[in-house]
Amino acid sequence: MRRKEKRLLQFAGLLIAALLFLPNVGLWSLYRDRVFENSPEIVEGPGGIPQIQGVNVRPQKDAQVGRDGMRRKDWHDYEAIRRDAARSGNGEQGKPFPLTDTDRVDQAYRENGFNIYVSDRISLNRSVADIRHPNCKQKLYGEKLPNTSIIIPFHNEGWSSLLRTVHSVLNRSPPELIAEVILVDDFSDKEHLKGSLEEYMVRLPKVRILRTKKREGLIRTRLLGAAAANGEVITFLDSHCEANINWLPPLLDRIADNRKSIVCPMIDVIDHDNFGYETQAGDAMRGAFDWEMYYKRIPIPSELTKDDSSEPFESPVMAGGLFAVDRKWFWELGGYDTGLEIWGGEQYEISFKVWMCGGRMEDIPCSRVGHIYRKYVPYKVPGGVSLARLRNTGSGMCMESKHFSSGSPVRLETCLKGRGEAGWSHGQVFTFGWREDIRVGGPMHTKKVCFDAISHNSPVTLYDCHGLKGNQLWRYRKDKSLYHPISNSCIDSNPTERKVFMNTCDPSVPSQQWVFEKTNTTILETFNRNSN
Ligand code: LR7
Ligand code: MN
Repeated sequence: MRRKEKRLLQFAGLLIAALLFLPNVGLWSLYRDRVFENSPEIVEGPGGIPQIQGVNVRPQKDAQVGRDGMRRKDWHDYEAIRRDAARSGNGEQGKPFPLTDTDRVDQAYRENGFNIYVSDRISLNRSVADIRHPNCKQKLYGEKLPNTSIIIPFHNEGWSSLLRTVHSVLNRSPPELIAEVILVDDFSDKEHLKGSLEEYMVRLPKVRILRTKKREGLIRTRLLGAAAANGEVITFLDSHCEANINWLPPLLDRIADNRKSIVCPMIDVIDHDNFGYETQAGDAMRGAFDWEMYYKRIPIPSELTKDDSSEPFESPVMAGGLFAVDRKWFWELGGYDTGLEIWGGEQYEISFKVWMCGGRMEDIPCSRVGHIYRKYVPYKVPGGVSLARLRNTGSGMCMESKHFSSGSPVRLETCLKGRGEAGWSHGQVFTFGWREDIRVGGPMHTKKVCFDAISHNSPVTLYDCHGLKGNQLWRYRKDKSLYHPISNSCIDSNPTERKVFMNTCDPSVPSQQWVFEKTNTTILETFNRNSN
């Protein structure tokens, strides 16, 4: 009797343990199934190697001790790889979604700059193809790696694109390496990013939501996330990304090796029309910039290419959005300059600092993350230096640069209403560039043509912006004149002939007075800080 009872107890104990812990049986599987939709069966392939749909799934290898005494292990999650390989449906395996004409309408792109209709019809847990260098499958990384906070800033991001970013991170990272996921809302006004997002994230206990109190721009938004982070490492991602297989350990391993490392994954392209997932043209290249400070990628110089192109390589500047850094080192570097507005430039600041402070910046070929490159920027940029229209006080007419081409004169034309499409196509939108030139276009879409004048009585023409001041340096003065320091003269106008030309400054003449419509005057004042 007593033995029987003992057996029964043992059996009950085992059953409970199984319910609780065994994958695909117990409570754990219930939890996983909620997050990770399906769970297919393993079959035995040729040579007894377990396979799923023709893909080998090796058992996890044991940790090995390297020559340096470091214990390294295989961090692949073969269970997750197996589940991913078995998925089929819209966009699965990173395949393009078959677009119909109704999906292609402008409305689908308007809010996000990419096709949200397509995004909405692809699973939040979709699989992506493993396009890593084949050597990546064999690599081992430190058995003990630092954990990380994942920081994702967002401003009016689409629901499915934001959630897919979070799901892909949770699905494809070892749970013990994710301290938390911090979503930082940069003052979005979209309804779905408020209560619904909070409700949704209740089921993902690692996810926290922070919100800025006013629109800060991505740089200060990231800083807010970084200041709240607890992980040993902080990893920044854009709000429309998909992490690929085993993306995280290769990044953390380099930081474990040298804490003064900033490491970037290879950035893959998620097509903004059909969401197909593929490498960037040319794939492995290094970051650089031109004299306009435009970010570019250039081939890795031959003296730096390694025999094994799956190995990390150094990069002068990063793309900006996707990288991991030791949290304390990030603050030792001073974080980001908090004066950086909305978007852009921060990647240079952090890149220069890491190199100047004895750190290193690397791209890691075995870590891949997809990013949706937008068709256009959908969000508003508040303030800025957009001048919109330049209206003449005397005639009430506006500056116009209709053909935007280098060499053509600036003319006086009837002011168009608003600063939308019409203003654009007629060239009645101008920007005071940071090089103190006046450019055609709004600050996010400036054309590379600038106001140029060669003498104190020449016409004002458009010329390729050179950023060297000289004939393209302008000041806006309190008396509403547009002053040209090099010729010591001002922009004048003749409404009958519709001409815009240089003349001796006489601010009392209305034909020399210009009003910047829809522009914040304090911005103009800051712009001219050193001039008047
Ligand atoms: O006001 C804003 N507030 C925000 O929080 C504007 C944007 N954002 C968020 C936004 O939701 C997104 O998560 O900031 C992130 C970046 O904005 P995007 O996605 O509109 O810009 P992008 O993809 O063109 O951004 C690239 O360049 C930026 C400016 O320097 C940043 O560095 C981005 O992080 C960077 N993205 C990448 O590096 C991913 C690869 C593409 C490239 C290059
Ligand atoms: Mn982006």
